Amino acid sequence: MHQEAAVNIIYSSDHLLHDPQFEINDGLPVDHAEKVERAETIMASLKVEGVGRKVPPRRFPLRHTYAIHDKAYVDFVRTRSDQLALGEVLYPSFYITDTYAPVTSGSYLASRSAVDCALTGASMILGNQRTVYSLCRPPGHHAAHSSMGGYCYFNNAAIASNYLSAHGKVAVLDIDYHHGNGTQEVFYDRNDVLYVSLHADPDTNYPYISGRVGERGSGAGFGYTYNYPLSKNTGNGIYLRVLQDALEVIKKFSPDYLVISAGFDTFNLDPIGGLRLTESVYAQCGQLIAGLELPTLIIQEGGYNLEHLGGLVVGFLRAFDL
Ligand code: Q9C
Ligand code: ZN
Repeated sequence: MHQEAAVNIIYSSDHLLHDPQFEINDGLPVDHAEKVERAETIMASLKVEGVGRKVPPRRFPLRHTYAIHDKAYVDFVRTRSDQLALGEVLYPSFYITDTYAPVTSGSYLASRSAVDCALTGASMILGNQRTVYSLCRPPGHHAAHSSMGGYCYFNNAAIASNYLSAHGKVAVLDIDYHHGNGTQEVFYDRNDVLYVSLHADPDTNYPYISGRVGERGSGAGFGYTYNYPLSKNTGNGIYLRVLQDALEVIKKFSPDYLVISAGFDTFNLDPIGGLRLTESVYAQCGQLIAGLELPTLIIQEGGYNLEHLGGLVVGFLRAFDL
């Protein structure tokens, strides 16, 4: 069947409803890096550079979300968000793994729309679009079966991957600076969804609890999780070599679909992450990944340098924009 070449960009302004002003670090309120400006600057750069075409998400039933998250957890996010007044912030004492996922009045609606962006992207992939970019905000890869954490409420990439998995084998490649503990967890015992992640060494970086080489999956899923922890000193050369190793693992799995958890917080000037990667590496990563020639759904995760974020995303997506 004919396949469209141009990148579709799935975006909803609903993300603006989620706008916490601070997070808690070591018991003290600090600036919340996961800002509304992130998605807006990405959209502005894509527009200026003429990359892709913008498509609104459509509404999907919650059963796709319940397939990954505990229904009681999803209901909890909804009811707590709904109970808050504009500007009010809640740090729940359960269904949470850390102090980096404040709930605001718009958190549920924004998170649900982010899921819709991911699912709309997945459905377009099933409709033979070659590459789709879902500009999800809030991000998702730290959200697990029944917990929020690390700026994430619902796991956009996991929900989309699970949706695609009804139609074939799915490989998830997570290139966010932080290990995607939520995504790893939900697919840990499955052999139809491969999880491969490059991230900063969890011995010294968030999320601390997971992302080590010895985590390989369990039961039927043993051998379907691969972690590549990296030292903070990692520069473009080493990063690209490790990425090539990861891509070999993906090739051997021979997936029908590829889902990228695309974080840009590996950039050297990122305010909360940062390996020694420079701007040009993202185009090179995009080219290597595009070389797999797989239907590819790109899900936005982290990336917090507001000045450079748009340019990094443009460089990455251009590699797919044939
Ligand atoms: N002192 C994403 O990139 N900050 N989430 C940890 C530790 C939380 C990152 C600070 C980082 C969450 C999607
Ligand atoms: Zn991150």
